[in-house]
Amino acid sequence: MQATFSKTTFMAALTRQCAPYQPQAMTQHQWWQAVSAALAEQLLASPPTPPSGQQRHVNYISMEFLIGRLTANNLINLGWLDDVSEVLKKQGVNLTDVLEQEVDPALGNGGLGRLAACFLDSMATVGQPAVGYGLNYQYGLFRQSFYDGAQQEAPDSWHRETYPWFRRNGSLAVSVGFGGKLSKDAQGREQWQPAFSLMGEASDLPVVGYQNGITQPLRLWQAVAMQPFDLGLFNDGKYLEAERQGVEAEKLTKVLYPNDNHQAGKRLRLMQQYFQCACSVADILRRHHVAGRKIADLPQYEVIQLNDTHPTIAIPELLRILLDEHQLDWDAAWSIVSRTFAYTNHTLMPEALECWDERLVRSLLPRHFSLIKQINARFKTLVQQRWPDDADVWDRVAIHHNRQVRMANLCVVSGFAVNGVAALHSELVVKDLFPHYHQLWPEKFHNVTNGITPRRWLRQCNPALSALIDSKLNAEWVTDLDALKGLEAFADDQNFHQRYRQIKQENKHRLAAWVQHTMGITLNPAAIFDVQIKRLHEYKRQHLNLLHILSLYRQLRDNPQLDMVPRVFLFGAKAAPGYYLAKNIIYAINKVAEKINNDPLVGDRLKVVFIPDYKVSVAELMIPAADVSEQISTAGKEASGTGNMKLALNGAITVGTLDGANVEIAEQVGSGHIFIFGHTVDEVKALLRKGYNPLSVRKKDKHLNKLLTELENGFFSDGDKEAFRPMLDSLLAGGDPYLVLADFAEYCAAQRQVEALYRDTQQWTRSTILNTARVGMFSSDRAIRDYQQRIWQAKR
Ligand code: 26Q
Repeated sequence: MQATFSKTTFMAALTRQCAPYQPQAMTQHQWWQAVSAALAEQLLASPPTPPSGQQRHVNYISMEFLIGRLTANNLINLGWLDDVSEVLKKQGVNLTDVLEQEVDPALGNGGLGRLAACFLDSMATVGQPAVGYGLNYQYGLFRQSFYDGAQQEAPDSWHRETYPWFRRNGSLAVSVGFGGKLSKDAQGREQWQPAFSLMGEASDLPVVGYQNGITQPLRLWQAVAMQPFDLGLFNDGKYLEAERQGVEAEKLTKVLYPNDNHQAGKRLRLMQQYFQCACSVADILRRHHVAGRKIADLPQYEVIQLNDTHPTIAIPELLRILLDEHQLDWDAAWSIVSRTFAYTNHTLMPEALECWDERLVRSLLPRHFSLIKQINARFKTLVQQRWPDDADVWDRVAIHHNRQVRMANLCVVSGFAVNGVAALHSELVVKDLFPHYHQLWPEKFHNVTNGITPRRWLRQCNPALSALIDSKLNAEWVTDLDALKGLEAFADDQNFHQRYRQIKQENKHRLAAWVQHTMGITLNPAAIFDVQIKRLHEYKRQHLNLLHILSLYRQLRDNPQLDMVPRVFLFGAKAAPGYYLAKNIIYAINKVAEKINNDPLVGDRLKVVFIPDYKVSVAELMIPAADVSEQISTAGKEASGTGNMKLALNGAITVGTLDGANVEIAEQVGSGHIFIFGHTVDEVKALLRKGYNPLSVRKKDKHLNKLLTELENGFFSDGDKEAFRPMLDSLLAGGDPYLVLADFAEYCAAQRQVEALYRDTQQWTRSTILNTARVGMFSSDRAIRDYQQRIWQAKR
């Protein structure tokens, strides 16, 4: 089944790609470009996947696909890594160095975008026919650097114009209208005349299944100006109108919005969302039509999975096409729509739930706004029957209310399935977010716990550990991660312990060498590598980690002879550019790092390193080197987390709260092999209800008080007492909404247990092995099979 590697054809393609250069004078980057283009060419030439039998086809629509570097990944999935490496070696070229040349396509912010990428890999691998639909941003997530400890942002040009894996397909172009007005036709049906139109052009990236011959597309849309080739359109003023309204087409897909778990409410963002949905829905209907199928049968063949509410506008878009272009009546159109869409929720936080101002929706998409009002009115009849004259219920479940359009509500009312992304989160989705919807339609609600692809997050990023596992297990763990259970048999095997430890040590050396090279900081590989890598957000509590670091530093100064296991604290995180508090937390960590790293009293017992520009390729370096995984969000706030899974799989021990998927990780690895601390969801709720005062925590805890005072009095900021004001205000006068101080003491206690376990090399190694062995269920292959069984293929 696997596409076979032909050395001759590859060599021929490579020679063609190298033709513009003199091989001896080629830079590493030119080699990367040539090798990737040659591979892409060969992939195109291999026969397409035969269409599958009974399965519904999945259309995964997401505003973000954080795919990371593709060349190495595709080589592994194609099974060509060794062959290509050999061919290049003969030319005196080192493949590993060449692969390092690829700029990460950073077309996503964090967890949600990376999840979409893992799911594409798994759908291709398990044979779920699918297309990923997204936007082809010219600039991905900003590049981060630090100036005197403060985050600086720069545009991330990833050179999409010359990215070798793209295949542009001009025949798929779609025209998308915006603005304009409504009128009535002779039959009294509403008609939309957009003010102007833009063109969507498709570029496909290949998603390669793991050694199974399957390749399916990630289709990314790029906005270009409507060429005034069509004189009719030109004369209608549609082309000129766009210019007049200041919408240069290129602006639309210029840049990814850098927000994470926060809605900005910007007009351009809504335009991006609609543009992406209109192109994708048109493409789905085109494929359906080309296959010779009836429009009424759409839900039998196609499912549209919405990655959070960002692509919600696809719902009224499909309805509009069915009503206005196919001339179906409402009931027929609604029946199709309401059996086609499924929605994944990724957050409970109110500030992240998308609500759009009705004026914005009406002016940009008048027809869609009208349809949303009709959906709302019909739904109101149902609510009125179930809860007669209950204004409070309507207040919560209405789609259009108080001059706002609530996208999550539109998804729940219009879709056939809603799922959360971890067991705890899905329970809270039902209990706290959508209780009334759940009463109306209990069967709509599901849990599908997130997962990660073992190809990238073990096979690719940790080749040494992969080889060790290969040597011990007969099973194909790469496509059957539960097979890692077989490693439990080696949990007390001394030879295995030694190899496993040695590999972790090599990975720590590799990271240390990179940090030395890129930042000029020397790390002690004998230290515990304590890692927190994720977006910067108050709820993720990087500042709780900081307080623990301050505590260790204080203890060292109080007792310079202190017998402590050396630790290296590693952070990787970007803050949204407009999120000042998050940027202040980065600044605080960097200033504390500067002080500690330069204090001779500390030596190499303590190091704090904030790695700039954290991204997928940096994650691939950090995760295999981690001893400790920080998963310390306020309980109830982190929907799932996926970094927690990657780190546990690579043998890091988790320090975490009972939040998101940590709950299930704890169940899997067992209580001796994870350190759980802090308020539970119910305890958080109870504390906030009772009235929580961080100042009284400070008063009672003398040690904590000292740490806060040093932050306040300028000790870490060259005497500047205002330096950390935003962070301190939020923790103290601001009421500490994320309970950082409330969890501080237990967090430190958990960290002492970590240290005690680390001192016992035998037990520590055993625990790390058991982490790897027991987290097989967090494979995204399992997650995809759950989606198939519970949502996509369920009998209905
Ligand atoms: C919304 C409107 C306007 C602009 C930006 C946004 C926006 C963009 C990205 C809102 C949210 C996001 C990203 C959210 C996210 O990454 N959520 C994470 O999803 C993961 C996958 O399910 C979970 O594991 C994490 O717990 C969750 O935080």
